[in-house]
Amino acid sequence: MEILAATQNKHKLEELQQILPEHRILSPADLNIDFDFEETGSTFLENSMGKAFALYKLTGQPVLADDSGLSIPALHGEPGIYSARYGSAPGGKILEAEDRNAYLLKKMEGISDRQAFFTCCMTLVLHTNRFFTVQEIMEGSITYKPVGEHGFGYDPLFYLGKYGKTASELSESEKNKISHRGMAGKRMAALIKSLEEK
Ligand code: ITT
Repeated sequence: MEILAATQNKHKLEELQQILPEHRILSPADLNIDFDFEETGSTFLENSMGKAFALYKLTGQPVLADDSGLSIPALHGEPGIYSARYGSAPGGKILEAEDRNAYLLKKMEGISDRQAFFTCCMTLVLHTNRFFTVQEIMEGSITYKPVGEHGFGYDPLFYLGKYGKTASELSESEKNKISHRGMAGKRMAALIKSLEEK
């Protein structure tokens, strides 16, 4: 199926294409659409649905949205739904990932409970009244410094005890096998398959 991804994040787009290899994932830019959605929801679910329907209304073709983020219980769930703009002044320039990671490490200074999890809420809209949502997580902990070269965003700070590595030290395919996005995508792929079999 040809699916339009409601994202401006090219790293996400690359991961989505790898996670859903049997589908052709297009970006809004591929259709010359300048897609910019203001996330005003208070949950990953609201923002995921908001992004998906905003792009569906513009195009009328199958749309997949991913709203994701890192939550840290010791920081009362921060950065959570604000993950992309964490540490940035309201309405100001969004920090680069490296600076955002430095900001987060500063916030974590003196905190020994380093548990964290990533969430990915994925929404597929096929029609105004026909849509599917899946939400998955990946659990880990926050390192004391960035480690690794792969991935994006908070990956260099996200340690996976089971692998003895950060998400940024995993290859793309290793990360996609276990990540919040990989798991949500796997469920979505199974769902699309079951719809196509009908
Ligand atoms: P779109 O809304 O255009 O899709 P975005 O980057 O603004 O792009 P989100 O609002 O969903 O997307 O914010 C997700 C942020 O959470 C992302 O920018 C990263 O900082 C972080 N994040 C999500 N998934 C991640 C992952 O797999 N690895 C590292 N950081 C991740």
